[in-house]
Amino acid sequence: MRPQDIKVKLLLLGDGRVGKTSLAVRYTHDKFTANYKPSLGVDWLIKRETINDKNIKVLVFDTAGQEFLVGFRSRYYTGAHGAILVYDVTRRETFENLDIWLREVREEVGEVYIKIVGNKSDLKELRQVPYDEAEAYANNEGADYMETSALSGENVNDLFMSFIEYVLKL
Ligand code: G3D
Ligand code: MG
Repeated sequence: MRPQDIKVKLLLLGDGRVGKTSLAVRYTHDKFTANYKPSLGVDWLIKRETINDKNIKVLVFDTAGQEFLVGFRSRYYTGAHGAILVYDVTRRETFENLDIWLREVREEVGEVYIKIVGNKSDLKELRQVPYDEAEAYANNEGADYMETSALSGENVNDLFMSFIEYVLKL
């Protein structure tokens, strides 16, 4: 870590197979890898950005979705600036479970910038959650809403950039 680096620490949370690892890999390596090894507990992915002559080191904390890892994960939550709560727009139950993830963030992480993300926006025919419903849910919880596709890359950079901008303004 270079001393001039500004650290941006982000948590990726949500049910299994919603695309957390795919989003992290798309952002940090700009690629989509089917069959990328699933994270077992914790995985840090790092990306460096230079914005306005500032060196930014983005640390993306990719978690596995299993409930039993909750206690294990919480030790890694310290110092996080933001949480990305991901669900899969083609699987409604992953949207319903956002309540659980929001509770975990509020209890274990505390006050951080939260963004709710509907991933797999490329699978238009299979959508089970309307955009407006998800946006209303997020806004009601005081969170921003965004839809992404780790497959096509749509909105992925904008998602992470919004957290960098948030931290730079702190
Ligand atoms: P997770 O880390 O949340 O558990 P993964 O989820 O990133 O492992 O992704 C789970 C599956 O969804 C993978 O399928 C992956 O390729 C797919 N996936 C992730 N993001 C997208 C997306 O934006 N669009 C589409 N169409 N698929 C996506 P496989 O079958 O490769 O295991
Ligand atoms: Mg994963």
